[in-house]
Amino acid sequence: MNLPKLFEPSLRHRAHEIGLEFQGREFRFDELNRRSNRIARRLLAEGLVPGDRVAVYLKNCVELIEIFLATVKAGFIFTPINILYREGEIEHIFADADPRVIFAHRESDEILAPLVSMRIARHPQLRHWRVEELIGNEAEEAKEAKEAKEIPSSQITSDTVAALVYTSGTTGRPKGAMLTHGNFVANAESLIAAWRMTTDDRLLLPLPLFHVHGLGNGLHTWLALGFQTRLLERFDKETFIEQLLDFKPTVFFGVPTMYVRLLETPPEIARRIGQSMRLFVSGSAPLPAAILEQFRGLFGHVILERYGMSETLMNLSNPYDGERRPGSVGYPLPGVSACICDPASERLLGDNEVGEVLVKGANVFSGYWRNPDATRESFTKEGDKDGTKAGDKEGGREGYFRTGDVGVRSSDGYYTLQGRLRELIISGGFNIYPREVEEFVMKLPGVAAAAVVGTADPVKGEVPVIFIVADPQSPPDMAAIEAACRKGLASFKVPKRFLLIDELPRNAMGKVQKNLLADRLRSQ
Ligand code: MCA
Repeated sequence: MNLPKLFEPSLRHRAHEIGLEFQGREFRFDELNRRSNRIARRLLAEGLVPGDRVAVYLKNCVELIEIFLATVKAGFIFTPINILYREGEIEHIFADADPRVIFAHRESDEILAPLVSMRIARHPQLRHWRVEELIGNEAEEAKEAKEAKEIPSSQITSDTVAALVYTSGTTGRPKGAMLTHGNFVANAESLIAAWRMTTDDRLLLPLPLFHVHGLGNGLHTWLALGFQTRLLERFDKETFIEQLLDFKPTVFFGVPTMYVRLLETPPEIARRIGQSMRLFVSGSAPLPAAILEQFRGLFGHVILERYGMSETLMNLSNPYDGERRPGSVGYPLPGVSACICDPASERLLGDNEVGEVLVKGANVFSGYWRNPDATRESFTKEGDKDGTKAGDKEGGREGYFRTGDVGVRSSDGYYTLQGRLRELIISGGFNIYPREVEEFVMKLPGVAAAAVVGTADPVKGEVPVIFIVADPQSPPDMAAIEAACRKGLASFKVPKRFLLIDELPRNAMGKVQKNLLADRLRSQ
């Protein structure tokens, strides 16, 4: 099974139906199909071969969907880059993923053109295509459509890599998670089954398509079933309620920050929205139980919380029927097996014992791009014959994926996440690895040491705060440091506060005791 086959019910069998709305325009499935074939042919004519990376640096738009379809149809690897990323972050992905083509809007030339021209000097095959240039004239399109042959996708198996999704690591540099066609197909199929999605649904989609939440959950379930979707360029808190009233979706996938924003909805309007809605799902960050309760009071719906990761797509979900337990992420989704184990010994733990959450299934990625060491470390070793270790060889995979999340399973099977083994801040559903920000700031003049910690925020969940130790020889200009962060880091990674500190608290091993820094922030 592969993605083109998964999408056949829409792209072929519902070809003449309008499947998508974007910025007031409607798109039929055959239009998307034809235009994506055109892009695929252009990529093939450019000499791309299966396995080549096609990068996109795009905010949500129809072209992003068409490029995605073109890429997976022809067996290339879709490589989305977060539109909030700045030069250094993009440059790293260029160097690591080594894309053959980068698609972007003209308005991104300012940031991309210098990076591309630098790279082209050593990699002359790289192409920078502006999506504005993809729009051909109608006569050309009609001629092509007549001659159009389907793009050969028969070689694409479930093990073919479909996307390279960059996810930050504790090492400070994002790693490319290789997600296969089989991973995405398994994810879409299990969500459709678990959340009772049908062709009668209507999806309002404001999530960015450069992350697997928007891509795997939103785009793929839509293309698999062919229901009506309205895509938004982004979540705009000023106009989102109008969008809900106007489009009357039955399904909504959001991050907790979006639900916090929705609590500002006037009660009468919230009730109306709730009446036409079937299912609100939340993920990408923990949903506070208080938000779930307030939302229930206002909209008359219990938000269904689920848990996923870029490396595994969706793992666990509260049930559609049955108790949606506040604070819990529910049970393993169909086809996913989960367990809790001791992170040091990998010994399986029982109910109510706290340990690392491990998962296994057709949803789990095939490894990190060109990084076998990181791949090896992220899976448990092969299991012991007596079955006391979590790993096993069933299903032909090397053990279970180590999520790095700490959790517990209740005696009735519900999983609850309690923290993380690795440092990670989640702000508005975007992941921030403190080390990446620290390394960036440490390179700036006047900084002797830096430590980033997360602090609670009522809307974003958490926000980053940085403690800086000044270089005694040349103390830092804090305003310049902040400006450098704004220029060089994605906006969600920029610390919300820049604090000078005489020295960082360290333990006997010299490791920074971030818990003490976090305590200090709480007590202020
Ligand atoms: C946020 N900003 C954006 C976008 N989102 N800019 C362009 N396109 C976007 N899509 C920038 C704004 O320019 C602004 O930058 C800052 O973020 C805050 O925006 P604001 O209007 O104040 O929005 P908000 O009401 O605070 O809400 C932020 C948000 C955003 C819309 C909730 O955080 C968001 O879209 N989050 C979704 C992230 C997501 O999809 N995560 C999935 C990861 P400035 O500060 O410079 O003005 S995948 C994952 O985690 C796993 C797999 C999982 O389980 O899902």
